[in-house]
Amino acid sequence: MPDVQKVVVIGLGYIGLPTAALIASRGIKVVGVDTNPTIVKTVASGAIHITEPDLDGLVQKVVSNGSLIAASEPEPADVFMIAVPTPIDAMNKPDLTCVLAAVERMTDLLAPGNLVILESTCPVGTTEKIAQKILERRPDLQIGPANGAATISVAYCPERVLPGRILTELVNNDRCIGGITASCARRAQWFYKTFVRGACVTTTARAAELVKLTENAYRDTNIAFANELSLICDRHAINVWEVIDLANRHPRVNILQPGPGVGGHCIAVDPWFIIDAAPDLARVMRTSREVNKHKTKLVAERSFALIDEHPYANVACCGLAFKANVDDLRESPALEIAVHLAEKYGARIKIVEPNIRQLPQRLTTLGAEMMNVDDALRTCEIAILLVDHDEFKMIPLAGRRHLDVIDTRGIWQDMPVRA
Ligand code: SAJ
Repeated sequence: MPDVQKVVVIGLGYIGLPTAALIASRGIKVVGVDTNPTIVKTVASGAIHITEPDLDGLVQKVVSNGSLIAASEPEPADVFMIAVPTPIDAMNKPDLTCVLAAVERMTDLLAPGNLVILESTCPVGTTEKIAQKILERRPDLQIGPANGAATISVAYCPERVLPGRILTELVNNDRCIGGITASCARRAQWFYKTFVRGACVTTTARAAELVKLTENAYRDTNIAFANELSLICDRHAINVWEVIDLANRHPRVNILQPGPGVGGHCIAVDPWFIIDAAPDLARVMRTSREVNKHKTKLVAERSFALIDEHPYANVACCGLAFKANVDDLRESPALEIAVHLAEKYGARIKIVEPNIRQLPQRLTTLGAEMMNVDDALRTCEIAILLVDHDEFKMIPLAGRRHLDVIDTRGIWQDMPVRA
């Protein structure tokens, strides 16, 4: 197969930027494209706009040696990768606007021999749809295998990296690569092998799309099981974390951890892509979404009850991010609970979030104030622990003994458990 000299990555977010930097570090010229001028400017200066271990050094290196450049428009290349957001709308329906816009922007640039890869999480059938869109606009091209020279390849290869471990997992995780045809899959497999150490396994584009959705829906369901169990344990006055720990000692049981609900832009969103396409069949997945959503509401209600018992107390709201040790607030149950608390108690709510510099406008408007851990421990009588950040795990019992606590993550189990 021909050598890849140049790759265009459309979307410089949590996946696109690390992927672009990693490929560039393998000596391939990469053009990272984003519609947001601030992101383009930041990356062009060698800096990053997200928090991710080791990414800053890598981006700085590949930008300064010229292998990664940031741009607002794509340009001709050998490989085009699409890594743009695919959110759901208010009715929980997939919104493919960004994917379709990305395809639109690159289709005129395509040349025979090119490889187009979709990495964004998508409903089943999306890769076929974009392949069709490309061919409608470019009748001079065909999708391989074909004997003619004007052949391109189109494949789906979902990202499966965990925020906080992105660079390690990009290299080491196995990849599932689905082609529109078997030759498209082989072409994409060959490309991924240039920077992935894990196994690169090929299949159809439709199967690969469902594999991605299945991984996240499975995790959502497992967490829903843990969240449901936490409510059952509360009713029996049993410590849910102890129950899970003991049950997981069975060699074939692996229950995840309960919390204040499920956040992030993947696990809380992707199951809807399956449910939307098969609403009559996806009963467990829908219920899991509902259970996890409901847990957030319950934590807010329990917090109200505790705060109402102490009418003059200040409340430390510990954590806003969607999970431990990240700065990402997308779909965060902690943020949702903090907003409910601030709506009800205004300036009594002190937000402690070591991973961000500025409170979201919504919270400041409601009167909530940002505080560091030490000040919060000094001035608050109640703590609502929403995220298991390392900074909170490190607070010794002596530093929080005076607090009335709701610990949704089970990290302060040496205190009485409320949720
Ligand atoms: N959570 C729990 N209990 C747990 C584990 C997680 O309540 O035991 C919560 C977290 O607090 C968070 C949410 O679930 O709110 C999601 O966090 P996560 O760490 O499970 O997953 P993400 O969203 O950071 O990344 C997931 C990963 N998917 C799987 O593990 C199957 C990652 O590999 C995917 O690449 C990513 O989604 C994605 O982009 O799709």
